[in-house]
Amino acid sequence: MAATPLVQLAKHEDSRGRLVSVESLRDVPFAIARAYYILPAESAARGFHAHRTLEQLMICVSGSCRVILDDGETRSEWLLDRPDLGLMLEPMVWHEMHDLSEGSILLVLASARYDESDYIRDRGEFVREAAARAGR
Ligand code: T46
Repeated sequence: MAATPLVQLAKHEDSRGRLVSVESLRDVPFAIARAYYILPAESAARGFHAHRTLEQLMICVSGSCRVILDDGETRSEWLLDRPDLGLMLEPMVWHEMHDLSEGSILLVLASARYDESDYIRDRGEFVREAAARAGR
């Protein structure tokens, strides 16, 4: 996992409000192929999977959310509570989203189109694949 998965995004603030921008291959290290957003049911945890190749940036554009990242060896926890803060979700990192506040919105920018075969949704399978890739 990178030293910090957090990405500070450019924000432009004036009397009319705030505008936050994200540029492909500049603010994120991949070409953006897809965007989706999640309007979670309050306190319902989501995620619980890893991607084999997909790179993503997650932004909590409204509200807050606690995200757990786990590469099979190291587990870390991150709070997303600002619309100008992104969290990189790298390939082969198990991720879980918890404590989604009421009315929160998660925007995710992804490096590829939706492909269910890129998901590892079984925790045991993830641990085995991560260990094999790391030569453990
Ligand atoms: C991720 C985390 C952060 C589609 O049909 N197209 C899409 O682009 C996406 C993202 C999902 N779906 C379908 C697949 C499922 O039937 O939407 C349904 C819900 O997806 P899922 O249960 O994977 O939702 P989350 O919130 O657990 O995970 C999502 C993304 O799927 C995943 O890639 O990294 O957000």
